[in-house]
Amino acid sequence: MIKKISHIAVIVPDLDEAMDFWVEALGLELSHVEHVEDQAVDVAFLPAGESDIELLKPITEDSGVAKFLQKRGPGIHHICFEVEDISQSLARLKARGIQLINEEPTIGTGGKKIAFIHPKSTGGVLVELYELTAEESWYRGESLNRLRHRISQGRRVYAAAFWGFINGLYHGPAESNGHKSGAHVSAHDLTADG
Ligand code: CMX
Repeated sequence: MIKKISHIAVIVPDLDEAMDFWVEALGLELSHVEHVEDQAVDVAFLPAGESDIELLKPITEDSGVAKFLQKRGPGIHHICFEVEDISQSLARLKARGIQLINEEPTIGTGGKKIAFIHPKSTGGVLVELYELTAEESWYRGESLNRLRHRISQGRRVYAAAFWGFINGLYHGPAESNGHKSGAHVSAHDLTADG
């Protein structure tokens, strides 16, 4: 059922500022950035082995992520597991009386199927499940086009979004493995002028 931990999500008020710790100081690489309209967030992906740190920045005042930031401040928001078959996983959890936020999968970053489990049923931890879909690379390119029109966080995040788009063009869905594809943008690349 569970394939791996996909990501640990951390809410930040500003993606570019967050890079000072996660990329410059800690040494993770920023692979790409997505604007996820449905979830009202901009998301930066920082691979760490088989999993990612996912930085979430709310883009509206009234989403769950925005409310969390207002109420609790920046910090860990949820843990996400990649599953083989999300519909089957949800059905199994529902049958055990677990409170689901999404009874049916919805679309998250990269066109993945995602669903959240309510923290009330998990001992206070927001848990997300996701199933990878073939449309992920295409969806990432589309997300970037939308992001280009509205992003204002700064040159490092913009550079990651740009390289994510280029990687998507060169590598396509067949070579895509989750949201990691092609060369990653290194901290050095990100700090280079231009
Ligand atoms: N961790 C633990 N508890 C949380 C929580 C979190 N991240 N977010 C909210 N809660 C708690 C609240 O404090 C509240 O507790 P009390 O009732 O004790 O006060 C309770 O859960 C209900 O929270 P709410 O904000 O009032 O409202 P909802 O029940 O409508 O929704 C939630 C809760 C968690 C589904 C929503 O706020 C949320 O965060 N959805 C997920 C959005 C998201 O992460 N999108 C990014 C997706 C990117 C990706 O694909 O990874």
